[in-house]
Amino acid sequence: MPAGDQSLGWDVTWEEVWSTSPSSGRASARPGRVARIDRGWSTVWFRPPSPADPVGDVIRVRNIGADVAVGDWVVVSVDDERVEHVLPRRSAFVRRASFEGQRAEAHTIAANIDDVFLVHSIAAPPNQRRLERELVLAFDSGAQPAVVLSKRDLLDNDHDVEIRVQSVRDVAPDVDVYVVSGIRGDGLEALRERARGYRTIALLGASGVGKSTVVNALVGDVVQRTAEVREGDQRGRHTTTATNLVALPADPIGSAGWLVDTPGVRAVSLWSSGHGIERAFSDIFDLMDHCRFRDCKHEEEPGCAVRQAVEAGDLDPRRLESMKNLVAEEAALEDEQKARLKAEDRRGFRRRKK
Ligand SMILES: Nc1nc2c(ncn2[C@@H]2O[C@H](COP(=O)(O)OP(=O)(O)OP(=O)(O)O)[C@@H](O)[C@H]2O)c(=O)[nH]1
Ligand SMILES: [Mg+2]
Ligand SMILES: [Zn+2]
Repeated sequence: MPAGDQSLGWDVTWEEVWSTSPSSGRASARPGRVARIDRGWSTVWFRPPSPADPVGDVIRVRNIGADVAVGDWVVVSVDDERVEHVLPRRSAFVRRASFEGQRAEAHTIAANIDDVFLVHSIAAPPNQRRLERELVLAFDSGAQPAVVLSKRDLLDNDHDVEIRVQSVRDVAPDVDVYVVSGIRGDGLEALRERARGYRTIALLGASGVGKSTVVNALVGDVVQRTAEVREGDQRGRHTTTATNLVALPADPIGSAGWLVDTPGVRAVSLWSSGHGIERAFSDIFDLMDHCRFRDCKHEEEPGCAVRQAVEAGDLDPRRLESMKNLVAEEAALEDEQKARLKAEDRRGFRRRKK
């Protein structure tokens, strides 16, 4: 019998991870999935609610000191009091927690996700710079990014839709773009398809873009609260305040899946330094392969394929600038992380000497 509930996304790969986990030796230990976190408390599902079993098998436990995020597979202590162990993550969307002037801390928004939907409202021209940054984080997460342009019903001109989709494609060359309306129902089936097979999809984006409205529309019920955006600037009111794992029920066509609705974030800062930048800017990296000099900075060097593309009008100079800024931000973060590790090492060394 598998250790975890398959309808929560447990699969053969998890079974392998589990078999090597220190907790699997304990007879009463069983993995559950974190569905929600509220100030030090985790809601852990062992079996999700279903029409036949409206409560499911769920407990709330303390997670003080444990690095847990919604979507994690965890083992709970024997007394059902706290999170004892978090299984190694398959993927995680992590950003730098934004505390002005303080040292860098990681904030994991969601773990063990298969897809990341970056949601933007099509009612306004897309913010390409924000999207580029989100794509870097999404690629770094290990999940598959896609862009969802919401509120299709607010545009009655197909031409405007095309222009905005193109503007997204210009900065997201390798990802799927979906145009939807949570209110009218356009385009939702394509999103549902991606969740089938008990996959987990996280929705991320600014407050008010309609993430919770899409979640409700897919579920076919009001499971998440939504609220009007502000009149003047169309900004949201931060209606969703906690990240939530939401069940997407099976339908006659196929199996169910999971959505992660998240609170809108104002800005996303980079955290990890994987291959996110290379993947989000694959078009520029392809060009770089053709620069004459290996260490080309793409500034004044002769034979620079990147500058040539800018001059030919094939590459938006703002996109190049944006990539350079992200590379610099990542380098600064790496320095900060290295300095911190060094400081911790030194402290550890002193302690050991005593
Ligand atoms: N016309 C139209 N309005 C929409 C659509 N989707 C969402 N809205 C409206 O936009 C407002 C914000 O929607 P929410 O779903 O609460 O937005 P959110 O992204 O979840 O916002 P936060 O929880 O604050 O991050 C609500 O008034 C929704 O009714 C849509 O497809 N069309
Ligand atoms: Mg919301
Ligand atoms: Zn160059």
